[in-house]
Amino acid sequence: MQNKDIITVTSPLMPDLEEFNELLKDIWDRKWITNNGHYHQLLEKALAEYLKVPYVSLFTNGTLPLITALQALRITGEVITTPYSFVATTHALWWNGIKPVFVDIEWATGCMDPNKIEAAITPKTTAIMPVHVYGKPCDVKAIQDIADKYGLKVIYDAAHAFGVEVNGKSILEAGDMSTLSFHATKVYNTLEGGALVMHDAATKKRIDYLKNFGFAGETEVVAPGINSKVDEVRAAYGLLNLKQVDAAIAARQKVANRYREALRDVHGIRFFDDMPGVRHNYSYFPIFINAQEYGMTRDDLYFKMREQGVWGRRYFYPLISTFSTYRGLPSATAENLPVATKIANEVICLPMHHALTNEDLERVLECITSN
Ligand code: T4K
Repeated sequence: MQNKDIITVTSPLMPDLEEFNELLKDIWDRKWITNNGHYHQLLEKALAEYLKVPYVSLFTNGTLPLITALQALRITGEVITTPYSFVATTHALWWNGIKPVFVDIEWATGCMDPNKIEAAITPKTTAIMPVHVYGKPCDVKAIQDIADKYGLKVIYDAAHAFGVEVNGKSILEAGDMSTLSFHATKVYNTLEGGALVMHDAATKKRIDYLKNFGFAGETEVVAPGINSKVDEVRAAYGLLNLKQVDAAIAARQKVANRYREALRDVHGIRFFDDMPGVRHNYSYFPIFINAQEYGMTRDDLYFKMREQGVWGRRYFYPLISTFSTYRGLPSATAENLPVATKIANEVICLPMHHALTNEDLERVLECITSN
């Protein structure tokens, strides 16, 4: 099978090359190519407006804002988190010397189950780090109530939740801080990239120091910061991509509608419906295979699809809690994480992006319905 016949799980949203060239010319003229340049400043402002949040700090990917948020909030000891995510979520704790404590997820959303949090709190717990997985909003009210009761911080890994709103308000307003990923595989990308979203100017200032080695001016270093500065080329690319992200989300919604229409009555296949009051971004379209009812295991379907050139992905299998770094933790057992274990064993994310054609969709659906 030729590469062009393969339908991949995603495909990057990219700006018009001529428009990008214009901006590149300008960057060449300016000769200011990184360190809070012109396009960097424009993009931070434009993103804050688009996302309906007061402050955004750009980062070079979606992992470093997680690491930096934990550092900025001086999180130590134990943090309650989800095993059902990309491994970067838990790695950010590891990089800060923090012990992850895994709690199970909800069957209905794949997000952290607030009912499981209190039992996992110990005197060493300092924060909760949930993930809006697939861009589905966590139960932020229930999580905040628990955080307030025990004096914990909340950092949301919102890598998938670009543009997601609940009742007209950005999901990024929840918690103490939220992080975004602008990786090529995301709804909105800056090639590689990411951001931290915070609620006040003082925090924004501190975060900007931390992503620039801790420099607060020419000669003063206030903390052992990291280098996570975004260059002008990526910022310019990001500005152009922002103009077309709404159209991309609308195209993704059509894909989701077609999948739902075709799969609703297929025995043994479950998927998530839209949630009331939520502006979804359709970043992923996971389906869950009940092998008994469907008559085929998830892996059999997954490899059958691959043979036919339909490259879905098993996001998020295996669970983070099963990787060698984490599996020795008391909270990492399958008995502690029954829902996450089941969902991870059933999931396939179907191809989902703005450029899928009707023909592509019918090819994907044919693999699943011809069982
Ligand atoms: N938190 C969460 C919840 C996350 O999901 C992630 C990242 C992070 C934090 C960390 O954010 P970053 O530091 O990555 O910004 C991908 C991404 O690398 C990763 O960003 C993402 N989550 C994760 C869920 O998926 P892979 O290894 O599965 O991607 P890859 O290279 O296999 O690409 C998948 C498909 O996409 C390819 O088959 C074709 C298409 N593709 C990919 C790339 C890179 C393209 O068409 N063009 C491209 O340039 O990890």
